[in-house]
Amino acid sequence: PLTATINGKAVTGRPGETILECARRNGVYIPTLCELHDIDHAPGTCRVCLVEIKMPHADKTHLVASCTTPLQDGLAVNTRTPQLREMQRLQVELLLADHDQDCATCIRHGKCDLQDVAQFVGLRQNRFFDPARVAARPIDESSPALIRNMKRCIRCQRCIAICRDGQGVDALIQINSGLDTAVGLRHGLTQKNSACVTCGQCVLVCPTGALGERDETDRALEMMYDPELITVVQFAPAVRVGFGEEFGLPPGTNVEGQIITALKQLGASIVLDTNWGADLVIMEEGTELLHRLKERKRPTFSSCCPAWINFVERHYPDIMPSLSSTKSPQQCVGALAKTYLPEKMGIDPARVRVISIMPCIAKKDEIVRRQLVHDGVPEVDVVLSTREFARLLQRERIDLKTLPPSTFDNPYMSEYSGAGAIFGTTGGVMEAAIRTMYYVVNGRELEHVEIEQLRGFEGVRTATVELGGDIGAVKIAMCHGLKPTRQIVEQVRSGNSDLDFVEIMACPGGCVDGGGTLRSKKAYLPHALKRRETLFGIDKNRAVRQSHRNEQVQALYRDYLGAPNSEKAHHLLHTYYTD
Ligand code: HC0
Ligand code: SF4
Repeated sequence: PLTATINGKAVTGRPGETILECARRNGVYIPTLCELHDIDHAPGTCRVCLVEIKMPHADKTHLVASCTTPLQDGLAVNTRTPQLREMQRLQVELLLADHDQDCATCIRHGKCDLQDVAQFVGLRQNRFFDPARVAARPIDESSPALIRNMKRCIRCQRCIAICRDGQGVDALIQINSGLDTAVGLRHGLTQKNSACVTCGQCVLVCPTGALGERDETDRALEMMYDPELITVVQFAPAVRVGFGEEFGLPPGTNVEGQIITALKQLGASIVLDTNWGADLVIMEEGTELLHRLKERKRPTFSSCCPAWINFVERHYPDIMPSLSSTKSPQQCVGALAKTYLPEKMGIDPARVRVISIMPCIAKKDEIVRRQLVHDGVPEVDVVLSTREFARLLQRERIDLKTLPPSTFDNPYMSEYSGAGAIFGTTGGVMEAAIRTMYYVVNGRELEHVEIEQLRGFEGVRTATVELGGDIGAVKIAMCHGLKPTRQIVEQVRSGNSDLDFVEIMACPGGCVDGGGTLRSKKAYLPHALKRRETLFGIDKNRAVRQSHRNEQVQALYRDYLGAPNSEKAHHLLHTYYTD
């Protein structure tokens, strides 16, 4: 084995390991900005991971980038010398030369890797700062969901890598050269009209505030402050298991009850659960699917993930007829919060504003789709990503950790089954749908509701499930991440697929790791499995685990919609797609 020293301490290297990897494994900190191990990205462009090395018999030392230099036998590595620190400091100073210096207004203030590294190297002045160069760098604000601010870009190229290699969308490229190097969209397009589907994965890996969601915390607060308005707030299945970290709780902690308390403190008039909408979607989508199976139309693709819908409309418009027409849970809740709920509660629908808290930024695109805005009134008024929700609580000085939990108290649209809860992780929609379709076909419940067969974590999973009755066996697939999705879509288009139903989630892991979730420094999707486990735990502990047994959903059909896929249900809960 390879032996070397780091800061005088003997270490053993693994074959092919870089100096950076070995240092990390041995608990030695080396600052990095462009490198991101989880996505296998080490372009060596930021130059802050410099270390000093000395070969066995050499008398001179060299400075090298530790992320791209392999560890060699007998190497003496030093990460702590005054000269080294000075070089790193100079590097950070150069990175800041054309970088927006207004940290206080930055969306990533306090959570920025560049700020951390500037502190580490002890930067106290910035000799090269050139406001004219900053002014020349563009901001793309064309998208309702994602803002790309080149005044804060450090050219690490993580966003390009994740979009191309991780998601297979390949919307982003490096443009210009030298001092003008920047990230742009292919063909000189804007974020809004480019190939981008606003999955938000690039935001999760950006080390600075160059990429971020459009911040709408102000709009949400204005609504909640206004005594004339009735603010209805819903939050997504995955939000409750991906939010506690912000307040120092262990990843995956279920903070549903504290979120309800926080929303009440913020001034929300009514708190609803998107999980309830998920149960409702199963009724609509499951019924639709059974019809389509009887008509031998296949496959049907799930339609609740808005980045997936963007992907179809932009990249594969020919498969639009295969998308389920059922709206997403967020939109079903929005539509009913402005119709059914006011009727039940005796309130004026014109005063209702719907705010959703989502682990997603494509949901911001979804609410402005023209199909989902009626006479100028959107079904959902504002979407806040989980990150914005954290910002909102910070702005209002609410510390979630200290709040007592509350329970949902709305008698119409907040109860949920275990099936609704698991929507937030890959395979959850499928499992929920199978539980209900089995019941519809056979008139009795599936014996084992936890369908282990569907619970893997590979990018594409296929299975055959016996539904019995006049339907028989159905072939299903579940995909998460857009790269595997492309695979399935290509297969379907080539006619080589016998799939009946396909669930797609654009983000790897599903919503638990959506592009609107809290960003982790130095890691990509570190908490997916813990969050998923908690969702499965919520399901396990629910008295009701099937969507069709949700009594508030049953009441909606009894009192308002009639049956699933009725004319009224179609009018309120179904949509169409266009490119
Ligand atoms: Fe999801 Fe959803 S499950 S997309 O992943 O279907 O964002 O959590 O809210 O709408 O329910 C996100 C999560 C949702 C919707 C639901 C679906
Ligand atoms: Fe690519 Fe997704 Fe970022 Fe758009 S949001 S640029 S599709 S990674």
